[in-house]
Amino acid sequence: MRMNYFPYLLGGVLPALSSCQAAQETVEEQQPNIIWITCEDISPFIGAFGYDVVSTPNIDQLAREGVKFTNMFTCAGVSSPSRAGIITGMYPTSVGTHHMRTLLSADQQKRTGLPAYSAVLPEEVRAFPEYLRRAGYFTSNNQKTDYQFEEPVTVWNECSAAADYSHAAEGQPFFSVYNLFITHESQTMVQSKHFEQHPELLVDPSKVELPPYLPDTELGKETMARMLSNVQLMDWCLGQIIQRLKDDGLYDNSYIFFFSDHGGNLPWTKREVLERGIHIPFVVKFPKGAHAGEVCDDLTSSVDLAPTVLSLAGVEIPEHLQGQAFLGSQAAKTKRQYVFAGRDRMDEHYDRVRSVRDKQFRYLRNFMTDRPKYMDLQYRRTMPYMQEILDLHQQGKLNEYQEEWFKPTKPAEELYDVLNDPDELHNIADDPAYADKLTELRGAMDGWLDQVGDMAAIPEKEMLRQWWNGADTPPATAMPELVKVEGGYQLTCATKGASVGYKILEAGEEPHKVKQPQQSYCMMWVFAMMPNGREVEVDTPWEVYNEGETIALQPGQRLMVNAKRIGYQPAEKIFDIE
Ligand SMILES: [Ca+2]
Repeated sequence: MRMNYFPYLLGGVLPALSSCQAAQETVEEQQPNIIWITCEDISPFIGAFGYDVVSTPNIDQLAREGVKFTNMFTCAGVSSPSRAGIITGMYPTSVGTHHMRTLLSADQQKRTGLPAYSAVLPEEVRAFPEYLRRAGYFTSNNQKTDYQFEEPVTVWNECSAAADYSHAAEGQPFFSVYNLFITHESQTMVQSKHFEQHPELLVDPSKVELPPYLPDTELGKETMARMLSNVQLMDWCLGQIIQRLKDDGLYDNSYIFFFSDHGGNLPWTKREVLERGIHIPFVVKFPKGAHAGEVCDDLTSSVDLAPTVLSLAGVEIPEHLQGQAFLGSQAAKTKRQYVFAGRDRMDEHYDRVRSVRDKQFRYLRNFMTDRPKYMDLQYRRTMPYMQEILDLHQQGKLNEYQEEWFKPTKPAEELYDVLNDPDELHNIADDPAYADKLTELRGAMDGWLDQVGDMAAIPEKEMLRQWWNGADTPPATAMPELVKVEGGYQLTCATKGASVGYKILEAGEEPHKVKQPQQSYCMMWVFAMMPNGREVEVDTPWEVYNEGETIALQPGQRLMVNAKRIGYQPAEKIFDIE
C-alpha cells in the first residue's frame, strides 16, 4: 500500500536529483553575512516542498532563488534536544542534552522529581557562534534559545527581542538568527491573537487531508487547518525579514537559511523520530543568486549546521564536532550515508528510541519495549484534538494504524521503507525480504552508538550526580584572575572549558541596561502581543576574551568579567583598575 501524504517523496514529482552542485563548490567570499530564519515544529508543509494546500509565497521565492534540500533531518523530534544539537554540532544523546527538557519549570520539577539543570557539556564543547565571534563576526539571536543549558555571555553579542544584524559595526560580518514562533504546537491549541485581522482560518479545513495514523474528524481537520494557517502567517513574518534585508541592500550578498527546529506538530508527529517528527523543510539561499533553483537530495542532519556555518565563514571547524560541513571550503569529501536521531524523556515520561535512516529506509531501536509508543503528556492532553483521539481510543473507534499508538508494548526493532511508506505504517522488520537491510542498518546504529556513546544508558539522576560530584547544585566556575602585563591586563580562569567574557566600564560606572526597539516574531511577540518598534531593555554586550589577549585599560576604568563553563555556575566580578 502506498501513502502519499507528502507527495514530493514519490518518484517522478521532482526532476531527478543526482548531484548537488552547491555542496561540491568552494565559496570564494570571505566572511559572508549569514542569516538564519528558523520556525517551530513543522514538517515540510511548504508550497515549495510540494505541499500546495498552504500558500507560502515568500518561502517559495527563497527556494527559487536558493537551494532546496529535500533530505534534511533533525537529531530529535522536539525543541530542546534538537536545538542543543544545532547550537553545539554534537549529538544530544552523546553529551547529555537528550532529555526534554533539562531547564524544567517548577511544575515539571514537581512531577519528575528532578531539579532544573543545565547540561554539563564536555570541556571542549561550545555553542558555535562563539567561534564566529572569535573570528570577528557580530552574532545575534532573536530570541528563543532552549539549548538545554544557560549559554555563556560569550555566545551572542545580542540575544533578545531587539537583537538584530543592524547593530553590527560598520563593515563587520554578522551571523543573525531570527526564530519565528507562530507555528509552535501551543499555537495549534490556542491561536495567537496577534493576527486579529485573520480571525478566520486561512486554510479551509475541508481541503486538508489528515494522515492515516490520525482519526479523520472535523476537529482534527480544524486543528490541522489552524496549524497550516500558522504556516502561512509564519511565511508572512519571513517575508517581512527578507524585505528588510532587501531594503538594507543585504539580501543579494548574504547566505540565508530557512528551516524548522524539528517536525510536527499534530499528535503523534512532534517528539517522534519518524519522518513526521524529524524531517524538516530546509532552504539555503547563496550570495549572488548562486545555485538558484537547485534541488539537493543529499542526506543532511541538523548536527551538520554548526560545522557548515563555520565552513562558510572560513573558521576552522574544531576537531570534536560530530556533524560534518556540507557547504563551503571545509565541506566533507564523503557524503552522509545515514542520519541519526534519538527520543528520550519527554516532560514527565521516559522512553528511549534510536533511529537511523538512509535514503530509503528507517530503522528504529526501542530500548523500552514494555511501554506504549504513546506518552500520556499532561501538556499535550490540553490539545482538544488529543482529547478526542483519547476518547475514540476508549470507545474502540480507532482503526488499526491509529490504535498502534496505544498498544501496551512495542517491538524491539522497527524497519520502514520510507519512500514507499512515508507515513511509516508498515513495520517490515520481520519480513525476510528486508533481512539484509535490517542487518545493515542495525550495524550502522551500533557503529554510531559506539562512536559517539549514549548518555541515556545512565539514569538521568545518576548523570546529574556525576556531573555535580554528588552535590545538590552544579559546580562553580573558578573566579577569573586579572594579571597586569606589559601594555595592559590579561585574564586567566582555572576552570578548563570556561568561556570568559568582559566589558569595560568607565570610572564609577555600574552595569546597566540600554533600550532598543523590538524587531521580533518570536515568543514575546506571539505570547505577549509586544509590537515591533516598542523599546525593550537589554544588556550591553560582552566581549569574548581570547586566551593570552592583552586588554588595554586606563587607571580608573573598571573591568567586568564573567566566566562560565557550560553547565557550571558562572563566576562574575568587577575589577577596579588602579
Ligand atoms: Ca520547536
